[in-house]
Amino acid sequence: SSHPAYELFHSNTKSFIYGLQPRACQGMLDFDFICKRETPSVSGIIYPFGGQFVSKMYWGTKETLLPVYQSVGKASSNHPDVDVVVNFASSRSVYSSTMELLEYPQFRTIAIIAEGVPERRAREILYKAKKKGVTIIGPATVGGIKPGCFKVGNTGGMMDNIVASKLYRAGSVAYVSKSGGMSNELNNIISHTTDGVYEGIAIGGDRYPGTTFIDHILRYQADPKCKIIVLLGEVGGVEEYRVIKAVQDGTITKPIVAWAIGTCASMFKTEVQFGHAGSMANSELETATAKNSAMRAAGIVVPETFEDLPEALSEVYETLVKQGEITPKAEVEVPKIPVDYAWAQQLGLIRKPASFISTISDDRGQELSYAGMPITEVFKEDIGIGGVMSLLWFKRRLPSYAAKFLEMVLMMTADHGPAVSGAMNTIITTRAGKDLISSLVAGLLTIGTRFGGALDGAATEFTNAYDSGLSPRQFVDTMRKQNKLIPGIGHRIKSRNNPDYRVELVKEFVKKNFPSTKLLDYALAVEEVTTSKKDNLILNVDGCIAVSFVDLMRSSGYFTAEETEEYLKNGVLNGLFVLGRSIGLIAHHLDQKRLKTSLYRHPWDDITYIVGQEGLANQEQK
Ligand code: Q5B
Repeated sequence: SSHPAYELFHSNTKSFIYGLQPRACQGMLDFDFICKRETPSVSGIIYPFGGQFVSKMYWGTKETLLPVYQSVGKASSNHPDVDVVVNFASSRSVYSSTMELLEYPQFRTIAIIAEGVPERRAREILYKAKKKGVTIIGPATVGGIKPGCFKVGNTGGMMDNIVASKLYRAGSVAYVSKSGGMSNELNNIISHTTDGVYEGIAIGGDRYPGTTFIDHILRYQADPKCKIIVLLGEVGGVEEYRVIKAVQDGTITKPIVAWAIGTCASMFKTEVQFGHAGSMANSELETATAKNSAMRAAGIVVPETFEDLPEALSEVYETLVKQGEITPKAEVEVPKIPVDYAWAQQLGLIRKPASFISTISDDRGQELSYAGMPITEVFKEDIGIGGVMSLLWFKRRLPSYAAKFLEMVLMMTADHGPAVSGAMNTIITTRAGKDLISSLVAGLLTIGTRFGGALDGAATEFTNAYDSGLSPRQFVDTMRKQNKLIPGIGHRIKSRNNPDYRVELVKEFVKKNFPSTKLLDYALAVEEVTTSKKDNLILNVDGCIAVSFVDLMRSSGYFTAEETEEYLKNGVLNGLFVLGRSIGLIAHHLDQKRLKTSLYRHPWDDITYIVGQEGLANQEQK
């Protein structure tokens, strides 16, 4: 690379993100955008488990596609200019993935975000990285940030934090800390007391971080654009002493402002393990107080308390400005990045008319609810499938006799043997090798005015006739004059002498439970007229259910007249047959599957072929 070794990131740095981390990725692209980078810093995503080939991201306000690679090899050969990898692999797979990444000489810096990497594994990674000359940031870190150049993953927090700390343009102060949380605090302090952050790295709180304070401070010393170094150490470990030594032997000459966190540890009687794995003093030397004194003695600027750090930093900065070491630059205009829709909505900044309205069920809360009734209540009260239908179809708890009636309808329409239109279609479709849904749908599609779908028509015709005061005979005559069959009357097989027991069961239940049976009585009177003409013109199962349902809606007191009319118009009654018969159609599909029946072909002798004759007749007419 043409870039000096002290420069891990520059304004053209290209990286891969290892793992599916769309939010972190978007955060990096947004950072690039407000830094006015010409191109995104992320060239692609490596995700070995995915079948996805692109990931949709925003570049400013526009959408852009990032390639997703299943292998490091493919990613690497497609993007030879990538030299940074941000590794989000889980603690389980971070070792193997990092070891694999280290096999590719093009990667110079690897940031490992995973928490909980076993120390032995971390040391093996470090050993190999050192041998290959690769810089490891982490594990267990947010990473780092270099204003104007590059942001590792989620470093810097939300976009408003980044803007508030002016991280979109470079300043003169570079820092190194352990924790990502504290680096946010440093971003804030540095942006308020100086011309801003030049670079910031959080090395992570583990006992064996890939790079330590001194590694980064040596880079900052070598980088002419860095003028002040901030070191935020902490109790535990001896890494601060390596910095002290470098100051004492003249390797580091730039001003350092430092503080070791954890001075309160001495107030505890026993040794305290702070948040980080490495933050525990194993000897007096490792205490924060001892480190602060030693750093101060070596000439590093160490304030009295952490609260005094901003002032100390400000003094060092002002001195360098006076000496002409730092020339404050004019502020650039703060670039705008659009707020994400979901975030803006959460903040209550925007509102949008919804495209859909739904009033029957809600799955957003902790618990699914049907018409406001939580699913646990549905079971506690044992409302049954009839109760669930009441809630979902009618948005109300109907009385138990009504729920029972709904269940009865489903049970009795569930099946009527293999010979009926619906079952035949399902069977033939299944035997043609089709799946359950196709076979079910093939059967359902036969339901209509002739087969099983006469309920809506029956309800409408009987109700209109009854309401307009037609006698049963007048009704039958009117329908005949109009050349219309009465829906709900007639059956291919069932007749007066061969009664349909289903109809008998419905009649019995309705008579016993419903407050009124006016329409059912009317339909039975119509049946008297039609059966006197022909024995099979009975009130059939469709018709009986339909008129009974109108009785229920009209007399139960649970529906207004308008609602009743509306429901009938919208086809709720055919819905009953469709739902019930689906049970049987699925059964026929499963039956045929179980029997392993083969493709069906209808025999020729069952089809009357009159081919050509009609054509001939037409010819003769001419
Ligand atoms: N005639 C059901 O007809 C059927 C008349 C009528 C006045 C009528 C027929 C019909 C209305 C639709 C209906 C639901 C096609 C039926 C169901 C589910 C099922 C099925 C299963 C299951 C039967 C003979 C003579 C003719 C006609 C006259 C017939 N129907 N007059 N109103 N409704 N009904 N569908 O036996 O003078 O001789 O010309 O369309 O309610 O689907 O099990 O199979 O659970 O799966 O073929 O129960 O009634 O009689 O058409 O030869 O007519 O009676 O005008 O008079 P058929 P056709 P004419 S339940």
